[in-house]
Amino acid sequence: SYDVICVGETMGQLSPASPTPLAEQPPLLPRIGGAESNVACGLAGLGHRVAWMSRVGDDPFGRIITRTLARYGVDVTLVETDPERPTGLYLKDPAPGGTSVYYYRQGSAASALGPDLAERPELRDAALLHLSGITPALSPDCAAFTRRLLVERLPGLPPVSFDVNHRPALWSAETAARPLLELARAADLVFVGRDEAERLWRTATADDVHALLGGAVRLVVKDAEVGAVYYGEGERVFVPAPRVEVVEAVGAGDAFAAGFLSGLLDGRDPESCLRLGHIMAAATLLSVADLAPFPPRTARERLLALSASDWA
Ligand code: KDG
Repeated sequence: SYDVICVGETMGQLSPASPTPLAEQPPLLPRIGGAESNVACGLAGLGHRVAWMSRVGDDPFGRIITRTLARYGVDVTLVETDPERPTGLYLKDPAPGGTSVYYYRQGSAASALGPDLAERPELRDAALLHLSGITPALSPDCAAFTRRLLVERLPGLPPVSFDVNHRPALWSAETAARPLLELARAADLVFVGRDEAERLWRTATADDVHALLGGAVRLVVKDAEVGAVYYGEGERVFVPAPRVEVVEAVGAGDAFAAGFLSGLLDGRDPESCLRLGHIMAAATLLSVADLAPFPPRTARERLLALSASDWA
């Protein structure tokens, strides 16, 4: 059995070894990128039993992906290899104003994740599923699959953690607003950026997002360098973000989710869960790779033990 099964597409990624714009023709490294598998790696690094469920092509990037995730300690036995469709690919183009991404993922192996996969018995053998709002944007099949896990919630499925993860390069805020709201409302735990929610749903504050989703859902609203707020049963907890010199932000949201979920699985209080989220995110913000080296246990425990005034 698993603590968490993370479900979603991971792509091959070509990105500069140092944060140099692609137009300057920097040497590129073959890496991997996928929001849900980033969460899986973070959770595995923090000592949890985690599987990644997805599909890859029968090609070099497909093999790089499964091999890399296995090396992080993620169970990849639920991964299917598609003999015909390729592994998706994306390019990361770092720039001082923020990184752009270019996707080559239409018709990818993972875009064929279909509603039938929601029947897999292994999915019922986890304490938690983690999904994101990227998957429903990939294809009608993927949208149906996400709905079965979240909205229709087939019998026996565990609680679902859902990171809204709106990707403007896949669908506009206008198109995504309604489906992502429906999925978020059906989830047990939701992660969303304050600015992301504003773009999608025109909410201004974290409290607005909480009101929009309905008070029952547990919710984390992240406000970049300001901090993150958690809404649980009758409680609201805010933890400011540590100050870091951002090198490259892609992957930080996933690292945050991994830290928070790890705290939750270990039965920590919301304040500690939010701190763990920030600690994991900070490590990723300081690295050009999506998956930064995770801070070691001793460093994490030291940061968790700080008084509130020493933390902020
Ligand atoms: O979540 C950070 C990146 O890994 C992610 O943006 C790549 O899964 C990805 C996507 O679809 O954008």
